[in-house]
Amino acid sequence: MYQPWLASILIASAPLVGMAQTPSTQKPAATQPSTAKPAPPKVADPAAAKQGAADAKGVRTVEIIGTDDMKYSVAAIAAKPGEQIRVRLVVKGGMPKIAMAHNFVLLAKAADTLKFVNAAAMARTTDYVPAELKAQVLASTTLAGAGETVEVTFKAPTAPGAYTYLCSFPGHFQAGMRGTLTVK
Ligand SMILES: [Cu+2]
Repeated sequence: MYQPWLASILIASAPLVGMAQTPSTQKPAATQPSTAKPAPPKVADPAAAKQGAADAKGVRTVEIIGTDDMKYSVAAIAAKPGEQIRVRLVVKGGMPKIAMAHNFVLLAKAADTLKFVNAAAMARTTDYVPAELKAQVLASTTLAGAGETVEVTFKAPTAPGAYTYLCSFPGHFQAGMRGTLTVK
């Protein structure tokens, strides 16, 4: 029954796992979870789903995923002046929290970003948010390790402009774990 040519086809199409599973001669295994997930039914517009819509209390939730490659899944947030925003940071990965954790820190426009992250790296006891520079922090979450979710709800600044947000875990800002909240 085993056909060498079939094996080579399967190998050649290995990246297309979904297709490789459905040759007509093979019975689809009932227990096999489908690789094709149905789209979330609630939201029609994927762009809207990404950045959310305001809830009944006027708070819009923006979900950001933080990963072991030290990047945010969302590097740009657009906000209206004074808009209520909830940033929910979902951390995925396989490393212990002591070695890999993430947070979300939104800085004031006047903040010196490099100076902030350098001070933050020393502030382990306060989740890498330096107490002496708290005045430069518009919003921040606690640290989250793999499998954890943290969130913070805040009012977007009323002054239009670009505001930096970053992960203040040592080295992560430098690795590119940052984004811009644009108020307009
Ligand atoms: Cu991080």
